[in-house]
Amino acid sequence: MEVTRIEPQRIGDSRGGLLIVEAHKNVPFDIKRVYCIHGLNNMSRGFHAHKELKQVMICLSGSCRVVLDSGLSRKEIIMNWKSDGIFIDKMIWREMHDFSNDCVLMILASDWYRESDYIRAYEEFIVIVNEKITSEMTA
Ligand code: T46
Repeated sequence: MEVTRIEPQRIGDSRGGLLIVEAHKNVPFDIKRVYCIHGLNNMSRGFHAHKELKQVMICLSGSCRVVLDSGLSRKEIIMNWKSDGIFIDKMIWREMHDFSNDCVLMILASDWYRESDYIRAYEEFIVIVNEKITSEMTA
C-alpha cells in the first residue's frame, strides 16, 4: 500500500522552530479535532480502523513505529520529529509500537470523536474490506 506523506512547513531561526500545517494546503481535509498522544510507556496503541475518519499523524518529539494495513497489504513507518507526517485514510488499520519515552504524536482529524466510527476487531475489519471489494467487482 502507498503511504501519503504530509510535509509540514518548518520555519526556524535563532529563537527556535515553527511547524505549520494548514487545512487544504498540506492537510487534505477540514480539521475538526486535534489530539496528542504523550506520556507513553512503550505499550502499543491503536489496533483499530475508522469507517469514515481521515487523519494526519505528526511526530512532534521522540520516535515510534506505525503499522498501516489496508487489509490487502501492510506498511511499517518509523516516525520521529524530523520525519514528515502521514495521511491515514478511512478504512486503514493502524497500530503504534516502540514508543520512546519522549514520544509525542499530534493527530489532526477530519471529524469529532465518535466511538461508532471505530472498527476495533481485526476480523471485522477484514470482513468489511472483503465486502467492499466484492461490491466494487459486482457494481
Ligand atoms: C487513532 C489513533 C492514532 C475520546 O474520548 N476522544 C478522542 O478524541 C479520542 C482520540 C479518544 N477518546 C477516548 C476513547 C477511548 O476510551 O479515549 C480513550 C482512548 O482512546 P484509544 O484507545 O482509541 O486511543 P489510541 O491511542 O489507541 O487511538 C487514538 C485514536 O483513538 C484513534 O482514532 O487513530 O489514536
